[in-house]
Order: sequence, then C-alpha cells, then structure tokens
Amino acid sequence: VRLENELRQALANEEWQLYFQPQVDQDGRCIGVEGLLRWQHPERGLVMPGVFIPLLESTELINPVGDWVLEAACQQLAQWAHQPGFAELSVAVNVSPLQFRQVDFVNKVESILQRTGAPSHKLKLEVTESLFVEERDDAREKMLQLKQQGVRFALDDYGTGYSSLAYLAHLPLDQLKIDQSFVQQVIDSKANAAIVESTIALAQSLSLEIVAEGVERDDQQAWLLAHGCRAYQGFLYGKAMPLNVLEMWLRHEH
Ligand code: G
Ligand code: G
Ligand code: MN
Ligand code: NA
Repeated sequence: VRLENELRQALANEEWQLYFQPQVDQDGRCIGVEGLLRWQHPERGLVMPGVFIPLLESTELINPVGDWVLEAACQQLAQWAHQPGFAELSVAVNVSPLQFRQVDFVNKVESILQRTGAPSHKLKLEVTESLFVEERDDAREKMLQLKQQGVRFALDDYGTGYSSLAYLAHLPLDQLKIDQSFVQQVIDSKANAAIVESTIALAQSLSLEIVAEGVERDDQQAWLLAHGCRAYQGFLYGKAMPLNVLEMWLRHEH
C-alpha cells in the first residue's frame, strides 16, 4: 500500500524519466532507441521498472503512466526530427496489454502524435504475445487503425510466450525482437541456436524486421550476422541511458 501511494504521488509529481537504449546495425550505427521507464524517487533514488511496472499494472496506474511514456517518446521524436544525425532514429516504447485494452487507446496515440508533431512512422510500439491471448481481434483492430497513421509495431520478447505461426502471420507486425534469453545462449547451446535460426527464417519469410536483444559479446553479434540478423540491442553497444548521455554517446560512437 505504501508503494502504491508513492506511485500515485510519483504520478502527480512526474517523477518519471525515460531512459534510452540504442539499437544498432551491423556497422554499429545507431538506427533507433528503446525507451525504458525509470522512477526517480526522491529518497530511494532510481527505481527500476521490474519493481514498479507490475504494481502499476495491478492498480491500472499503468494507463496514465503509459500516456506519459508515449508523450515523452513523441516529444523526443519531434525534437530529433530537425536535428542532423538524429532525424532517422526510431523510438520504441513498451505498451502493456492493459493500455491496449482502453477503448480510447487509438485516439490517445493519435492525439499525442498530433500535439507533439512527432513523425508517426518513427514511433514503434512494442507489444508482447500476452496481448494476443485474450483479446486478439480487438488488439489487431487497434493495431490496424494505428498502422494507418504510420505507427509501427514490434513483437517483444519473442519466443517466451505462446506464439503460434498462424496468428503471427495474421497480425500487422513490422518487427520481431528475439528475446535476450535465446541470444545470450546462442553460442553455448545448440538448442538455442536452432531456435534463433528458425526465428530469423520465420521473420524473413513473413517480411518482418528482426532485432536481437541482449547482445553482450562480439561472438554473439558475429553469429547473428552470419545467420542473417542485422539489427542488435544489448549491453555490448550500450545500456539504457538518460537523454543527455545518449546524445553524447550518439555524437561519439563513430
Ligand atoms: O529497463 P529494464 O531493462 O529494467 O526493463 C525491465 C522491464 O520493464 C522490461 O520487460 C520492459 O519491457 C519493462 N518496461 C520498461 N519500461 C516500460 C514502460 O514504459 N512500459 C511498460 N509497460 N513496460 C516497461
Ligand atoms: O522486456 P524488454 O525487452 O522490453 O526489456 C528490456 C530489458 O532488457 C531492460 O531491462 C534492459 O535493461 C535489459 N537489457 C537490454 N540489453 C541487455 C543485455 O545485453 N543484457 C541483459 N542482461 N539485459 C539487457
Ligand atoms: Mn521491450
Ligand atoms: Na524483450
């Protein structure tokens, strides 16, 4: 209860910060970022989402906080749109199934895009397979409406949920993100390697972009590249960082 009250307080005081983790191509060039939420607590310091996202979801506070995240991502996109070296970056944010369930979710995203002036085709919404367990048709309908505005969709944590090929082919996705648990074992486990290989093949046959998450070592990237995956995210390139650190990182990476 105490933490829940503090979360309400945090919402009122806007104690949130959006950190950004880079996503790079095979030459190490940054192609986009994933926004990851942090809670700057007045006494506890920086609180990680593993601690508070589940609580936000169980109290439905995830909706106003999710609005804040979308707004922050779109503001960033609008700001970068006119800066050389930044204008090509996409910004991905995680969207909880509860946010998707809101009847006005599509309207909310549209009005945030309009208000901020963000280029909609640079906004990527990351959804997980859990979204499609119960309300698949409703979710698909909302995705289609947002896609008409140019918004793009990534399936996050791919391989950890209940993926069936039948529904994957049926959804308006743009990108698959291979879960870090597979990527980190790709060299050491033949079984994981087989899963990653078949995921890459699946993405290619469905014309989906593929991003490997959790890349920590050069040999993992080399393996992924050799098997046709050309976009990566992980500690090898950079952790999630505050905006000013990211902008410094972007200026000095090449
Ligand atoms: O940032 P970190 O690597 O600790 O993220 C841990 C988890 O929290 C990840 O599963 C991530 O998807 C989730 N997460 C981070 N930011 C957000 C957010 O803004 N909204 C939602 N729904 N989940 C988030
Ligand atoms: O579930 P989602 O993919 O949205 O969450 C991303 C989470 O993965 C964040 O908590 C982020 O900090 C973490 N992460 C990103 N790259 C790496 C990595 O290379 N290694 C590990 N262990 N975690 C990572
Ligand atoms: Mn994610
Ligand atoms: Na993930």
